[in-house]
Amino acid sequence: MKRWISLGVVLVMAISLLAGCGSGSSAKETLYVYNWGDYIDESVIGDFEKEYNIKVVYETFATNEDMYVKLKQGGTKYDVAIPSDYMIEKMIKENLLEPIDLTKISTFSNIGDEFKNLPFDAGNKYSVPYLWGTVGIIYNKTMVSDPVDSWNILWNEKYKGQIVMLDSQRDALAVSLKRLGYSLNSRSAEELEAAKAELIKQKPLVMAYAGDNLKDMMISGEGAMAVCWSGDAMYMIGENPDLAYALPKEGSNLWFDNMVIPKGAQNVEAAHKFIDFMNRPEIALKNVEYIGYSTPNNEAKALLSPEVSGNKGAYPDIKTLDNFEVFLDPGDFIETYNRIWTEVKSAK
Ligand code: N2P
Repeated sequence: MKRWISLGVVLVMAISLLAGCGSGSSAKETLYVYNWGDYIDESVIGDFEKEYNIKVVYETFATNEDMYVKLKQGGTKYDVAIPSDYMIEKMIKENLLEPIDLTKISTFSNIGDEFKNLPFDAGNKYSVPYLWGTVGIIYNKTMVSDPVDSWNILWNEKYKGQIVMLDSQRDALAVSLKRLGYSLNSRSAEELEAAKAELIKQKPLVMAYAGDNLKDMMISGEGAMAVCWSGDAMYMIGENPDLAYALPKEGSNLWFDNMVIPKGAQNVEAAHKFIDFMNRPEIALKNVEYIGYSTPNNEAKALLSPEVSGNKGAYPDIKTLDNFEVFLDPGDFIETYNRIWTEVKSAK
C-alpha cells in the first residue's frame, strides 16, 4: 500500500515538473516600454499583455534629457519610448531611432491632421502621436489674489515660498526666456544669460523645483502656483477645484509627445503592436480619462464628455496660441543650455 502511495507521489511530482518545463520553454515574449512618470493608465498595459500574450516591462523617466542620456549611453533594451518633439528631432539626427512601418499602424488614421507630419518628424517616419499639450501656470484661487496672466507673477515677492518651478531644463528656461520677450528656442548666449540671471533672482521665492511631485504640492494647498504641463493641470483641478490653469500672455510652449522605437530594440514587431494598440479609440480614451492629458486621437476625443473635450485648458485651439512655440533641437548650442541650467540649479 505504502509503495503505491509513494509511486503516486512520484508520478504527480513528475507530471507537475513536466508541466512546469512546458510553460518555461515557451518563454513569454517581452516588450520594454520607457515612458514619462504618471503618463499612462497602467491597466491599459495589462489589457495589452492579455490580448497579445506579451509581457511588458515598464520603466519611467522624469525629463527628456534623462531619457536621452540613458538611451545614448547604450546597453538599454527599450522597444518603445515616448519623447517630445525636439528630442525626437535630435534622436533622428543622431540615428537613435528605428523607422516605423505605418502600414502596421492601422490606428494611425485616428490621429488628427494637425498632429501628423510635424516638422520634427515630417512624414511620421519615426514617430506616432501619443499626447500633446501646453506649459502654463496652475494656481490656487484662494491663495492668489492677483490676476494670473503673465509669467511675471512667478517673480512676485508676495508669494515667496509658495512658488513651484518645473524641474526640467527646457521648460524652466522657456518660462524665463518668454517672460523676457525672447524665443524659447533662443540661440543667443546673451539672452540665455539674461534668462539665467532672472531665474537665479527668483530662487529665494521658490518653494521647490519639482517634477511629478508638484501635483501633490498643489493639490494639498501647500503651493500657491506652479509651472506645469496642461494634462497635469487638468488632473490637479479634478482633485482640488480651488485650482485653475492659465496660459501667460507672453506665450509659452506647445508640445507633442510621440511614441518611437529606439535603435537596438529587440522586439520591433511587438513595438508596432503596442503603438497600434495605444491608438485604438477605446484604449486612448481610457488612458486620457485616467491621466488627464490631451489626446491627438480624433476618435477617442469624440468619445470624451463634452465637458472635457470642450475644456480650453486641455484642448485649446492650436491656431489661436499666438506666441506659443514648439521646442526645437538647439544642435551644438545645447551645450550652452546645459551650462546655463547647471548654473541655475547650483546657484544659492
Ligand atoms: C507627465 C509628463 C508629461 C510630459 N508626468 C510633458 N511633455
